[in-house]
Amino acid sequence: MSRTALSGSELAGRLRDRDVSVAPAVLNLLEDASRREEARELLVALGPGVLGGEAPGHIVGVTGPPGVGKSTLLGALVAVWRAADRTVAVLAVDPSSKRSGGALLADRIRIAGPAVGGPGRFIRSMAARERVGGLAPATRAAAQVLAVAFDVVVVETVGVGQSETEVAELADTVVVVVQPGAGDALQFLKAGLMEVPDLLVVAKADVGAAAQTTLGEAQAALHLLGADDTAALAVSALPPGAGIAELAQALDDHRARTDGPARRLATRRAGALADFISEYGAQGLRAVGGRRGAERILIAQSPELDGHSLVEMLALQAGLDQTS
Ligand SMILES: Nc1nc2c(ncn2[C@@H]2O[C@H](COP(=O)(O)OP(=O)(O)O)[C@@H](O)[C@H]2O)c(=O)[nH]1
Ligand SMILES: [Mg+2]
Repeated sequence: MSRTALSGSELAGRLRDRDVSVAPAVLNLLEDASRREEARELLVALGPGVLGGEAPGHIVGVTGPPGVGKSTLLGALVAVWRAADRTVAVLAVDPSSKRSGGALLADRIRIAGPAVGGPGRFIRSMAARERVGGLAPATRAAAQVLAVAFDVVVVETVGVGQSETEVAELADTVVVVVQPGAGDALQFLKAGLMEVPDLLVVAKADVGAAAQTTLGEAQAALHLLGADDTAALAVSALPPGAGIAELAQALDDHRARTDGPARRLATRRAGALADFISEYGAQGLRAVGGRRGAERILIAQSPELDGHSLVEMLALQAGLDQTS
C-alpha cells in the first residue's frame, strides 16, 4: 500500500486539478502520524500563495446536539448538491470514539439512500479531540485541502456552544441545527454563550406545530440580538422532505454576501492558533505571549501563507521549532 501511495506533492497536484477521487488518500495521509513531512508538503502546496487565491470550495460547518438530525439533513442536502452536479465532501467529527469509521459511515449512506454513494461525493468520519466536539488539526487540514477540489466541504460536529465556536474557526458558513421544542440552543444563544451562527435550522419540521413555534422563537432571539443577517428556517429531512432546497439556497446566499477571502484569512489564523495550542499546549501559548501575542504574530504574516506555515511561524517565535 505505502509503495503505491501518492506522495504529498502528487496529491496536491491532483487536488489542484480538481480530481476528487484522491480524497481517501488525502485523508489517510493527514491522519497518518508517520507521514507528517508529506502532510506538510501537501498543505504548503495548497496554500493561497501557491494556489494564487483561496481554495474555491464552500466550507460549511454544521453543528448541533446529537440526534437533532444533522446526518439525515446532510444526506438530503448532498442529494440536492449532486443533482446540481456539485461535488461534495462530508467530514463527520465523531466525538464518541477515537477512530469510529465503519458503522457510522454505513449508517449515513443507508439513511441518505443510494444517491449518496458514488462519484462526486466523499463521506468520512474523523476522530474528535478529547473534548466533545473538539476539532483535531487533521480535520481542519482536511477541510482546507478538500476545498481545493470539491465544490462543497461540510464539517459535521456534535454539540452546542463550544463546538460552534470551533467550527467557526474553519467554516465559511456556520449552521446550527436545533430540535423542535428544545430551547437549549436558543438559551445559549440568548445568553451570549454561543456565537451567532450564519444560519439557524430547526430540524424535523414534519413534527408540526412545535417546529414552527421553535422557528418563531429562534427568529425572535436573533432579532433581539440584532442578528438580522442570520436566516432561520425549518426543514424536514425525511422523505418527501421540506425546506432542503431552500436551505441549499440560503447557504449559497450567505456565501455570496460575505467577503470570502477575508473570512478565509480570519479562519486560517484562528485555526492556526487552535492547532498551535493543540500541539504545544499552555506552555507554547505562554511562550508567544498568550493569545494576544499569538494574534499579533499571526497578523504580521503574509495573508497568502497556508495554515500549516502559520503554526510553524508561531512555533518558531516560541522557540519551539521542531520541523527540521
Ligand atoms: N421526524 C423526523 N425525524 C428525523 C428527521 N431528521 C432526522 N430524523 C431522525 O432523528 C434521528 C437522529 O437523526 P441523525 O441524522 O442521526 O441525527 P444527528 O445525530 O444529529 O446526526 C433519526 O432517528 C432520524 O431518523 C426529520 O426531518 N424528521
Ligand atoms: Mg450525525
